[in-house]
Amino acid sequence: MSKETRMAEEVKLLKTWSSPFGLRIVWALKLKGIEYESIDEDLSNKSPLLLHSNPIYKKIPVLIHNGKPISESVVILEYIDQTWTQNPILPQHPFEKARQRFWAKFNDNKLIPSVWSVFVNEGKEKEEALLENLKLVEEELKGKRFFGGDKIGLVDLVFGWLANLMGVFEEVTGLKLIDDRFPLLSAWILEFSEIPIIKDNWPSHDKLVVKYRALHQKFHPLK
Ligand SMILES: N[C@@H](CCC(=O)N[C@@H](CS)C(=O)NCC(=O)O)C(=O)O
Repeated sequence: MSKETRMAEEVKLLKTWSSPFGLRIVWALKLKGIEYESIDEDLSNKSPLLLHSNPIYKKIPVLIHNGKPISESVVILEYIDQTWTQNPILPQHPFEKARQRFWAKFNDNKLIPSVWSVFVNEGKEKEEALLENLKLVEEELKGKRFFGGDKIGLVDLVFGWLANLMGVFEEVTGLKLIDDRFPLLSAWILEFSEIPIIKDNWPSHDKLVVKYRALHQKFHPLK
């Protein structure tokens, strides 16, 4: 894409300050060096722009590129990678690409719901299910520095919430989940968290603790 075309581009991101789905898009845009306007939504009073841009799900994040809205965070990540090809986050090979998509789906369809289930319900059975999922993630890291290989890729951005939110979750629930049972995942969290575009762009730990503590109390009023 020529420089002139890029200068005429308009990129807007609808997100919230705390959403892990929005954060993965922020990281991808920063990684690619794309300038954009960030618009924080109040999900209890969704803006006409959000309702118009994502009429089916009415969820953030939404990327609006030159007036065209794209929703669903993994779809947005792929769109970003294909539109701005510098610093690729997906591999070229179809098999490797399919694997990245597989793990992104695993994160959204299995891992996040299992963490949420422990947060909301607690109980040994739910905790075991979550630990099983974490074991699978640990396996996937064998022989690799990042989920994307030597460099961070789409799956690192998708799993990035583990580095950012898992500590908050542990602090609020009092459950220690990522410990020496998961040495590769623990090392990945440390390394991922040290990458400047990652650590310079995530929400404050203390602010997240306040938000999730209030939410936890809603689900467990007697604690
Ligand atoms: N599958 C969606 C999930 C996004 C999502 O759950 N967004 C939440 C905020 S974290 C949202 O907008 N919720 C508003 C609602 O459900 O009304 C994605 O990957 O973009």
